[in-house]
Amino acid sequence: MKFFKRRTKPASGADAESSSDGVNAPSSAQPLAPQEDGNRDGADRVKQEAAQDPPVSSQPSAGHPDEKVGMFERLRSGLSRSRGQFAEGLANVVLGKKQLDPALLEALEEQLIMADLGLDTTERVLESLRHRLDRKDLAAEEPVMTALRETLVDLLAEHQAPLDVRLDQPFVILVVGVNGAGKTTTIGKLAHRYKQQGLNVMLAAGDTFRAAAVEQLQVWGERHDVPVIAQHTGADSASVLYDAIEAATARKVDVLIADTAGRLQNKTHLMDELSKVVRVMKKHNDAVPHEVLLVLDAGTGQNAVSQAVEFDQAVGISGVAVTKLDGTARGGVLFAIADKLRRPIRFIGVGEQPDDLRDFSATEFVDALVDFQ
Ligand SMILES: Nc1nc2c(ncn2[C@@H]2O[C@H](COP(=O)(O)OP(=O)(O)OP(=O)(O)O)[C@@H](O)[C@H]2O)c(=O)[nH]1
Ligand SMILES: [Mg+2]
Repeated sequence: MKFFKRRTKPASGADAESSSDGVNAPSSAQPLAPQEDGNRDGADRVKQEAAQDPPVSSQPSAGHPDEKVGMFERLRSGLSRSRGQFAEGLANVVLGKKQLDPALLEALEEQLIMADLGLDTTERVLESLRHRLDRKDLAAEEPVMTALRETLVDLLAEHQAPLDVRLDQPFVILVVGVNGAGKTTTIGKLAHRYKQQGLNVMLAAGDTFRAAAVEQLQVWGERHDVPVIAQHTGADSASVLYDAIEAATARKVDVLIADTAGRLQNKTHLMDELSKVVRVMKKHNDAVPHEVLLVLDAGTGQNAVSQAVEFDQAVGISGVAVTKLDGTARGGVLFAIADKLRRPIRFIGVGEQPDDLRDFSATEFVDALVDFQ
């Protein structure tokens, strides 16, 4: 049996920007035209993004027999850094072992913690693994590695639930998270996905705080031919989103995706502001937002877990997108997020191209990460 033999070249975009610019003070009201001066960073980013207009998907068309293999290979390649940390470390201690002796348990514990599962989730995995192996009779003895794979898949499978945007119209997705987590990029990718599915999509520029955030969303809107409801930087985010829901309802939009300003989870006043945004949206209609999608950057490791907990307390998270799994060796944090937050993981981001947002699948993720064959 072979484990961990194949290697792929490192994923592109490995040194993805992880902007840590805090929430800037709002500038005074300005027209929506791209700004010529001030806020160079943001404006440059918009230009850079426009210049890097990603090509249309090069994947085989839907239904092609090679499609599944091709998509899986892309996922594997996106996760190559995390796999380096996770699989190779595990292989060294577990490969070929058929019994969980105390020395193996200790080595395994160390590897799982190093792979960013965190202490609690590591303990949970080891506990389930012990149970699983105890249940096996000796004749059906299976290698520890196979049992570990099943344990990891089980842990994630509980939290695999794709987002069904056809449940209501307009289906409203509110996207939240800390600064630079990948919210706006994820929105762009979602716009692309739903457009491709033939849905009528609209975006709402609820990040009225960071300079150039509105323009960044507009670039995505133009790229995918999707209307963007926006006001000027410094406008009230809640009222932009309220207006957007009205517009989406009037225009019979299928999916409305709302951006929000990045905010640190420990800044109480910013979290309160987010709660207010949700309250105002609900004044339109109690069903909205149908989804509060928390975007977490996998590269932030265990901090992503505390972000998840705080955002959940403030606005009630209904789903998670874990981004930048291609640029980090800390992909194991996804297990901790799933285990601690106990909310569906909807999507994973494995690159900056529109097609690099995937529905989360527990089996695919574990297989791509750990390379069990
Ligand atoms: N490699 C990689 N980069 C990503 C991914 N998702 C987002 N990015 C990059 O991360 C950076 C920040 O993304 P944004 O979408 O602007 O993040 P944000 O959360 O909207 O940021 P703020 O609005 O400033 O809070 C950009 O350079 C994106 O291209 C991903 O899955 N993989
Ligand atoms: Mg943004």
